[in-house]
Amino acid sequence: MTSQTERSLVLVKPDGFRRGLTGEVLRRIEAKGYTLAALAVLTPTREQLAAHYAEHEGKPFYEPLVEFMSSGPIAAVVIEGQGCIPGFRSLAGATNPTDAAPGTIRGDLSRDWGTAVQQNIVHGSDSPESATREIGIWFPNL
Ligand code: IDP
Ligand code: MG
Repeated sequence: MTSQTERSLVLVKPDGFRRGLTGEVLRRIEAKGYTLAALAVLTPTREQLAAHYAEHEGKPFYEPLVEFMSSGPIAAVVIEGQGCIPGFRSLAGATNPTDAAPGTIRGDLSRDWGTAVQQNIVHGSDSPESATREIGIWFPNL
């Protein structure tokens, strides 16, 4: 990896995968101009989720979040391109899909389903440090 290439960890969460939206998410990533560096379909273990969501441990939504994230297969994706960490966060939109702007993944494709956790289709790394840490959890051999 050169200093010009930035990588981010994207997850298509179980709601997005179940609804057949993986292709739509990948389409938006590629249409934006980012490239795919790694792609896997897997059902997350609690150990992977505890590592991935360590910053949220103890919050009211933590247990429902881990339960939801382990409820079925996800697509784990490493994307690449200058600025792709903030760039994908822009594509994803606000955390709460009710608030997420139209044109974003969450704004266009999700809503409040009345569940304890926001089922908001995607995860995207929020900083270079998070991206490095998260890529290591989902792609230890990358
Ligand atoms: P992000 O995914 O936009 O970075 P985070 O604050 O890192 O949002 O939260 C991680 C995930 O936990 C969210 O994507 C969402 O699924 C869930 N979540 C966050 N805050 C809440 C909340 O207040 N209620 C329910 N679920 C939440
Ligand atoms: Mg986050």
